[in-house]
Amino acid sequence: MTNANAHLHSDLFKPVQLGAVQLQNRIVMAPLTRSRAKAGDVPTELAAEYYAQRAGAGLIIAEATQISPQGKGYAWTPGIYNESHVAGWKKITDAVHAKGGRIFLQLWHVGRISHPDLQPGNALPVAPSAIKPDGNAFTESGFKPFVEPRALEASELPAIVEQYKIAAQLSLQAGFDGVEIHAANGYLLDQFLRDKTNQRTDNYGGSIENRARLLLEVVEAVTSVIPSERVGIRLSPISPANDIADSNPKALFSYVVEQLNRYKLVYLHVVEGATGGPREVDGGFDLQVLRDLFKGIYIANNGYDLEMAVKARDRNLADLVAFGRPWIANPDLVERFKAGAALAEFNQATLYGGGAEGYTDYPPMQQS
Ligand code: 8OZ
Repeated sequence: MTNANAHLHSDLFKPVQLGAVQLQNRIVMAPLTRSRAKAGDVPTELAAEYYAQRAGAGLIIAEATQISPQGKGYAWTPGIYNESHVAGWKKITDAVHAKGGRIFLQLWHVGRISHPDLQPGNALPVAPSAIKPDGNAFTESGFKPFVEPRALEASELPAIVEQYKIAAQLSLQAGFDGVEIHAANGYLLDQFLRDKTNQRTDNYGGSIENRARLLLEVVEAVTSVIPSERVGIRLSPISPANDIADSNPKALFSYVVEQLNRYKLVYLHVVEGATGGPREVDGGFDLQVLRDLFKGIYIANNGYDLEMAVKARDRNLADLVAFGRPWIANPDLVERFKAGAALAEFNQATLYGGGAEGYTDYPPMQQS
């Protein structure tokens, strides 16, 4: 065996069990927002082609998908809250399964990372506290500055928890192998967790226990209606994405992970570092602490290449490794890794919105 093929020894390319399902390999397609849904937040047939092209992943985690109209924060993102969403997603899960792939859906509520243009009745986006994020929202008419959100009443939270529960049930009806609760990247659940965005004085703010309450209620609700071996979660403990921060992330996320163990979730998916940015972050901590605490499968993500992924397996630092951006222009990413082939670069201009261009037209390697 030549050194160039040394990576083929890695069990990255071997099947592994993930709760109820067997994966063909340990390489995951991370959730990627592509903003190509139709009116009514319905995913398209083009999305079925796009995901089927990527079915060589051990697991696809489909793009962040809003659990309610209020949970939407970007133009043209898909939903999972009614029958047309179930019908739309069913075509996608069928297409992926037909090619031997496995697919989870990422359940999303953006909280304050939205804009009245994207909200029902042009209402204000909601959040734990009325604190405006820095930055801009991606609306159908371009980028617009974020606004100061409306702080949720505690009495509104049970309905949001219920929406996660319904979305989980609808996801299984749509043929997904499971769901990932999106508690990362500065969206609603993360806004409750971290003290820069949560300044509430009720049972949902203040102490770590209180800030983790909404997330744990969501986990409890989701695992009460679908098997916990079909439920994963994503956290980004040290990421500043979407203008978020915490005064003691190690204590906060250690508590969260310890509590999550009560629900026997199938995996913990961690964005290691700044989302889409550096892996090392000021004020960060060693995220292996969380892996050690969690009694389930650990999916590592953020800035991995093949060499890092092989090392992560050799040193047992992760069970599965999720790649995001490399999947965009490399639909056959696993085959390219095996072959040691060069990776194609994606076109930034066709990342969000539009149709087939820059979405389903990236060729597999033999045609490149
Ligand atoms: C990039 C663009 C739009 C959404 C996330 C769902 O950060 C996202 C997202 C990323 O988790």
